Amino acid sequence: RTVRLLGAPLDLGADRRGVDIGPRAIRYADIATELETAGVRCTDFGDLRVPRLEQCDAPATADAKYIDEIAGVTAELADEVADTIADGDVPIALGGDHATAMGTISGAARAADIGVLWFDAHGDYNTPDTSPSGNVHGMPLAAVTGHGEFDALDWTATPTVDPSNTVIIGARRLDDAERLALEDSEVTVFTMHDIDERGITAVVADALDIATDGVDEIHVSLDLDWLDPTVAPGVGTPVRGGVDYREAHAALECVANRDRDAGLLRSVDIVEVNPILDRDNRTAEVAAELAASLLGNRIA
Ligand code: DIR
Ligand code: MN
Ligand code: MN
Ligand code: MN
Repeated sequence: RTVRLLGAPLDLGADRRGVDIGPRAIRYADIATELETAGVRCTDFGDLRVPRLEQCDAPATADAKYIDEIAGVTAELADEVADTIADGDVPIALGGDHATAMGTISGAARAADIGVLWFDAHGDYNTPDTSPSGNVHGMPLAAVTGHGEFDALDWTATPTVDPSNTVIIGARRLDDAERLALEDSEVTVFTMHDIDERGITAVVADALDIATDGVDEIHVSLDLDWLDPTVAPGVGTPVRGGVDYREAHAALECVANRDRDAGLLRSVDIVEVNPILDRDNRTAEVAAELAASLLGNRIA
């Protein structure tokens, strides 16, 4: 199997600067070698062109800042993701902030029904109407599941993924309106409390059952703030109480095991690595190692 890295140095979806350096940091952390150790071939498309914040006009709307620019970048990413899949390869989008996932998922869902595993401290289920920040990286899961109004994103007129095949894992900070909207939705939310009570492997096994119910393939979206900040300090919105290093690997190994049996994994994104806030590129290194676990790396 061959993986194609798609760099998406998008930082218009979040307030903290620096996630635009994420793709480069993850490459320097040797993701290609990590993946080859896992037994997959790795090719690299390079980086998509992303407008720099300094070149953009002031945001047209405070409800969803830079949504037009983000729409342009994610539409291009969607095309690259769809092309990669059509070529028989597995796209891994390297973010960039989590708005990146709107491109990856909308591209991956063009020719198949897919489920989504969303590993994140946050729900990313805000809409322009509910978002307290106006930051689009807090909205991608709403956009792809057809929740809320996203006028700038024409593809959101029809839902891209079925919320009943969508699972958030590791949530520990939801905004109030976001929490209520999730309760009203068919999205499944496994919080850190669920992981504490039941263990990471049981939770991920359930998540896989839900995500794959009636669909053939899944998208895995990995926000590095899913991990505890002691393990992954280089993120813009750290939240204490996340999964530790071993839980993170165990989770992705569960996905890989199911993938080995059933050929599930369609597309991936690895997002929110912020090298400016990191220590010695530690978060990018964790990201590269986790990518290898997801693609089937095993100790024995
Ligand atoms: C927050 C932050 N819920 C927002 N979201 C983040 O701005 O909507 N997601 N950081 O990863
Ligand atoms: Mn996120
Ligand atoms: Mn997050
Ligand atoms: Mn629910």
